[in-house]
Amino acid sequence: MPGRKAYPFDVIEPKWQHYWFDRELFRAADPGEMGSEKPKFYVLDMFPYPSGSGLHVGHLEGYTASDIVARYKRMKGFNVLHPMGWDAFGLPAEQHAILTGTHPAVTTKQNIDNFRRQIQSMGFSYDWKREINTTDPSYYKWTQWIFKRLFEKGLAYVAEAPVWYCPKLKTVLANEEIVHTPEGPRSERGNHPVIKKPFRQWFLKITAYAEKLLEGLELVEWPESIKEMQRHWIGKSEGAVVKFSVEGKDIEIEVFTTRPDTLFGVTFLVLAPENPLVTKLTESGFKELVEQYCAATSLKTDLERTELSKNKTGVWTGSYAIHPITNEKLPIWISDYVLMTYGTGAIMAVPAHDRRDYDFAKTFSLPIKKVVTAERIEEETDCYTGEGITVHSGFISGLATKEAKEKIIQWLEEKKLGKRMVQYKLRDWLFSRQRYWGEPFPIIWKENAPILVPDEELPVLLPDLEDFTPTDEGIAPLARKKDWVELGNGLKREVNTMPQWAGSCWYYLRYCDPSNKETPFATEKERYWMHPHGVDLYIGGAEHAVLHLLYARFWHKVLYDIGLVSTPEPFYKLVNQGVILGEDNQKMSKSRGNIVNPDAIVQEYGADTLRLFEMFLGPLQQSKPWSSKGLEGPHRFLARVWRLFMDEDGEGLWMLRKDILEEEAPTHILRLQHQTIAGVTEDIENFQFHTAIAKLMTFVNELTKEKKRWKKVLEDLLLLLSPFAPHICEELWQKMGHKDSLAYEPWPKYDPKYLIDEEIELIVQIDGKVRGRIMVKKGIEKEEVIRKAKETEAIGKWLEKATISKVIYVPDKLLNFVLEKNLKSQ
Ligand code: ANZ
Repeated sequence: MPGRKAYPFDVIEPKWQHYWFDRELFRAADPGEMGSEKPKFYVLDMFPYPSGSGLHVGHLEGYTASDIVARYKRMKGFNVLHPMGWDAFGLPAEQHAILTGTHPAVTTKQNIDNFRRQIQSMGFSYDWKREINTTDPSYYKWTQWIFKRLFEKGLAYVAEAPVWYCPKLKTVLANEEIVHTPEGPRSERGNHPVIKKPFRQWFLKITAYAEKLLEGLELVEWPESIKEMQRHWIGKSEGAVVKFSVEGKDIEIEVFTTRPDTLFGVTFLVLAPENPLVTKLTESGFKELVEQYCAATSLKTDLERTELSKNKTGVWTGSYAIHPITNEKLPIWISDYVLMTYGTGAIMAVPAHDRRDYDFAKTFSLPIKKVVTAERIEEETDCYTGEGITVHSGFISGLATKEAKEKIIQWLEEKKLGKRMVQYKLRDWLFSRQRYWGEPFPIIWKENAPILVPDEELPVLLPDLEDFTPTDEGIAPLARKKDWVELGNGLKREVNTMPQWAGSCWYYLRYCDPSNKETPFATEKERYWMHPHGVDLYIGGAEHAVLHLLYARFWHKVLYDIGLVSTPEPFYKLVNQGVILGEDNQKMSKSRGNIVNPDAIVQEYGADTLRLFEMFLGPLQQSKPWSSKGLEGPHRFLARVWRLFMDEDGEGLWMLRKDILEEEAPTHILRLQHQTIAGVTEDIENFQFHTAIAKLMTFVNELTKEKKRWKKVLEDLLLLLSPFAPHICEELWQKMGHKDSLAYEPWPKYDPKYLIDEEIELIVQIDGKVRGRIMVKKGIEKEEVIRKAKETEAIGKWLEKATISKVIYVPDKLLNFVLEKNLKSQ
C-alpha cells in the first residue's frame, strides 16, 4: 500500500500520550500519599529557556536519557519525581519585544505552549502537575523572598564598581557572561563588544562561600572535568602577604605571594597601575611617564594584561622598597601585568622563578637572583618555576619548598612582617540588570538606604510597559514607569531586575512543592524528595558547568545555613549529555542552516524512533554528529518488534498473532532472554543506552528467526524496551491482554544460571582424521578455537613440526587443519 507506515505509530503515540496524561500516570506521590512508602528517586532535567525556535535535538537527547531512567526506576519500584518547567525570563524575549512591540509575556506564553506541545509529543513521563514557570508571579514571589533572606544575611549589597557593560545590549553583565576572544572581550549572548564602566550595582557575596563551594565538590558524583572547572573558577591560592617598607617614606606595601619561600630572590616590586599607592610612591621626576602609563592601561582588559606571551611594559616610580630580611634596596615599578583586582594589587618580583617577572626583568635589565634548585638537574632553566631545594636564602637554605614556605611564614608572623593568606579568583556575583524582563527586586530606596519590601507584600509584580528599551546611559526601562517607581515620601522602587540565573537557582526545590502559597516549599516535602544527598540524578549540558551550577550551589548552601534545606549540596549525581553536531559536523545553529526540526521527524517516523535514534547516536556523554539517514535503522527495528507480535489480516488490518505460546521457551532462547535482561539492566545503570539498544536489537533479530513465539519472552522484551520506546510497548502490552499500563510493572529479573556460557564439544581433525576433542564456549570465534586447539597436547604434537596450509572451521562443530605435505615428510 503506497505511503503505508511500517507500523501505525501515528495512531498509537497520541493514544498513549493521552492515556498517560489523563490518568496522571506519572504523578509523583508526596509524603503521606499512597506510593510514598516506596524509596524515592528524583531525576531532574535542566529546564529549557523557551526560545522562539522551539525545541532542538540537543534538548531531546538529555530529556530522553532522563526519561529512560525515570521509567526504569518506576519499574524498579521507586516513587519517581520527574518534573519539567520553563526558565522563561531573559534577553531574547525582551529583544523580540523591543523589535516588534509584542509584550515579552505574550511571546513567552506562545513559546512555552510550543515547547510543551513538542515535549509532550515525545512521550516523556513528566509529572505535569508540577510544571513551573519562572516568570509566573506565584513563582518569582519566592525568588524575591529568597533574595530577602540573602540580604538579611548580609549577602546582598550595593556597590559602585567597574563592571562589564555591553553598549549594544545596554546592560551590565557578570564576569561569567563574558567571553574573551582574540578581538577582545565580548558578551556571551549575542557576541557584542563589552567595556568596563563604573556603575552602582547589586552584588551577591558568593565569595563568602568560596571555601564551602570547594569543599562541597567532594560530596557529589560529578564528572571530574566539571568539578575541575568549578575549582578553577573559584581559584584558591594559598600563600602569604608580606610587608615591605619604603625608603624615605612612611608607606608600607603589602604583596600577595604563593611562593614566600622565594623571598630571598626578590629583586624589585611591581604595583598595579590602579593601586592607590602609586601617586604617593611616584617621585617628582617620574610623574608624567607614570600618568601616561596608567592612562594607557585603563583601556586594556585583564586578559590582555595577563597574557603570558606578551611583551612586558612598565615604568619605574623612582622609589625603593626595603627587603624585610636583607635590607637591600628594591626598585618599585608599575606594570599592567599586575592586576588591582587580585591579591593586594602589588607583587614581589622573583625573576629567577616566575615567568612574568623574568620577562619583565629581561626587558628592563633588572637583576635576577636564583634561590631554588630543581631536584633533577636537567630540569634547571634560567627561570625555574617548579618546586625544589631552597638556596642562597639564609635560614631557609637547604629546605624543600614546602618546609621553606612554612618556616618563612612563621618567621614573618613572629616579626609581624606578614602572615599566611588564602586568595580566591572568585568575585562577588553581579546581580542586577538594566532590563525589563526579569524579577523586580523586593527593594525600596529611602534616599541611599535600601529597605526590604515586607513578605506580605510579595510578589513585587513586574508592571506593564509600552517601551522596553533601556536608555543610552544604561538606566533600566522600569525607571520610565514613574507611577510604579515613586511611592511618595521620597520612597522609590529599585528599577533594576535580577539576572536570568536567579530563577534557576532554586527551581528544583519548588518542584518538590510547586503550588505552595505559604512558603517556597514545605519542609516535609523538601526532606522527603531531597533526602539524603539532594537531587538523585541531574542531566543537562556541560555549558552550565560554571554559571548555573555554581550559582545554584551557592543559593542552596545559604538556604542550608539558614535551615531551609536539609542537604549541603543540591545535585548529587550529574551527567552531561554530549553536544549533538549538525550533519556537517558543525555546531547546530540557525545561521549555518543545519538545525534539525524534531517535529518533522516525529511526524515521519514517530517519537519512539526519534527517542531510540537519539540514544543510538553513541555514548550519551560524547559529542556526536546527527545523521538523518540513521533514523531508518531504529525505525525498521521497531517495525520488526511490531511484527513479532502482530500479523496483517486479509484486509490489511493488524491483529495479534495467534501462534504465541504459553509454554516455556527452549534453553537457547531463555539464555538469550536472561542475558539481555542482565545486559540492558547494567547498561541503563551505567548510562550506556546505545549498547542497551544494541542488545535489544540482537534479541529481536534472534527472536525473528524463530518459527515459534513464546509469551513470557515477548513480554519481557516489551518491559525491557519500554523505557526507550514506551508507546509501541504499551500498545503491544495491551494487545497481549493486559488492562493496565506497563509503566509500573516490575522490571524483569534474570536467572544467573543462564548467564554462564554454554560449553560444547568440538571435534578437531588433522587432514580429515579425528585427532582429538576440545570443550569450548558456544559461538566461539575461529581464531580462539585455533589457539585453544594448538594448546591441547593431543593436537599440538601433530602441528609442532608441520606447516598449516589451511584451516576449516564449521562453527560449534568441527575444526580441521590441513597440512603442507612436503614439509611434513622432512
Ligand atoms: C612571588 C612569586 C615567586 C610568585 C615565584 C610566583 C612564583 P596564583 O597562583 O594565580 O594565585 N601575583 C600576586 N598578586 C598578583 C596580581 N594582583 N596580579 C598579578 N600577579 C599577581 O598567583 C599568585 C602569584 O601571582 C603570586 O606569587 C604573585 O607572584 C603573583 F617564584 O609572588 B608570586
